[in-house]
Amino acid sequence: EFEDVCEQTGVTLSRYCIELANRGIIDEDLSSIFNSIREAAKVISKLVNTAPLKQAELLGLQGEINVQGEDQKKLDVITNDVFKNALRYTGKMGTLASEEEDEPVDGARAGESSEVIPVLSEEFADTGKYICVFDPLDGSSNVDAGIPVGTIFGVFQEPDPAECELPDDLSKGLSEDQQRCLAGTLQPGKSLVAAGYVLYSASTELVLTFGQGVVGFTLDSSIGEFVMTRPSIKIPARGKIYSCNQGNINEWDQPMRDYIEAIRKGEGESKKPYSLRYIGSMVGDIHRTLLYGGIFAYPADKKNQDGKLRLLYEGAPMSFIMEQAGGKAITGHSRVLDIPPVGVHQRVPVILGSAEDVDEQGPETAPES
Ligand code: AHM
Ligand code: MG
Repeated sequence: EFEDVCEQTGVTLSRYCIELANRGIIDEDLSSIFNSIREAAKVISKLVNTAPLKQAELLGLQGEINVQGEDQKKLDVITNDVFKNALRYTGKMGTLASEEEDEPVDGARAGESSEVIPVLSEEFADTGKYICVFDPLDGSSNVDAGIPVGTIFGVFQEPDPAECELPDDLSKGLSEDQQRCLAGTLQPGKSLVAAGYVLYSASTELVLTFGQGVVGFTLDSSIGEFVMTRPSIKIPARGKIYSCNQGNINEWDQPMRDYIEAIRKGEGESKKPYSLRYIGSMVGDIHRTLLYGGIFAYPADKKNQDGKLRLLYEGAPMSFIMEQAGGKAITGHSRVLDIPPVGVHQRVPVILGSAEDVDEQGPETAPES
């Protein structure tokens, strides 16, 4: 049955997940979470694609400031709801944490309010054993100009409540359920069981890992399916492109400045001059780095000691993907995946990409076995 379909379509993401579930690599719950992510990605792709046609309705300021203190665009709000609701209907989510929400929300009731809801509904009680962290529309400041944007997500398993206690300063003022949601969410990247991103660009690309390598799919809009286009993504060991906001160079520490100056001039280890490519949309910049090799960095700077990007739903999922593709991901001092988060919206400096390039930039950071 599958073979007949695949002859016409190629291997779809649905079939891929069914096969992984059949082989016991993922369980049914994770498979159904990916069904929802897939459907949400299709809807968000359509929304991003048609946004200029609906300018008055979708683009521009919604008049709300999000939890990060930025103006929240309408599309941010809509895509957050799309992603959150798609996951909620699986009934498999314990907790959801998003760039657009100030606190992690109970997965069973997440669609009903942006507040943490203290009571689990009977219908969904005890079914959720996964936690999803996500940025529904990263780089959304690019959207008005039709420049690529993306969705980033990571999935953790819900920990045994007995094993995760919040420190007093974090649990202050939170109800028991809020504490449970937060404690479950604050896991280091090395505990991720799955991560991925969706790039909305000339084509819509979905790249994911279940911790067994990295696989890429492309949306075939004629059949409404993501079709496998890259069965095993491996980042080249060294590249010749660097990607960072070089406008901040005077704010970086000296080793970072020296490194970028050296590779730019062809005075780095490879003795070849590197090209600069920077979209300013993390998903696009990471996707290119993954496929062509090289280095992507949003380092710490004088103003932002922890860089700009968020650990839980940007740094950690992308670092997991990078390592799974044979690359590396560091903060400049340590491995990104080892950092235990102390806040949902915590920032982290990131330097990630080809193993030799990352090693040249920073200290050797072998993944813990
Ligand atoms: P956002 O989550 O507010 O969209 O910001 C994240 C984006 C990333 O996609 C990108 O890597 C970075 O911000 C670019 O920042 P800058 O404009 O400072 O170079
Ligand atoms: Mg973001």
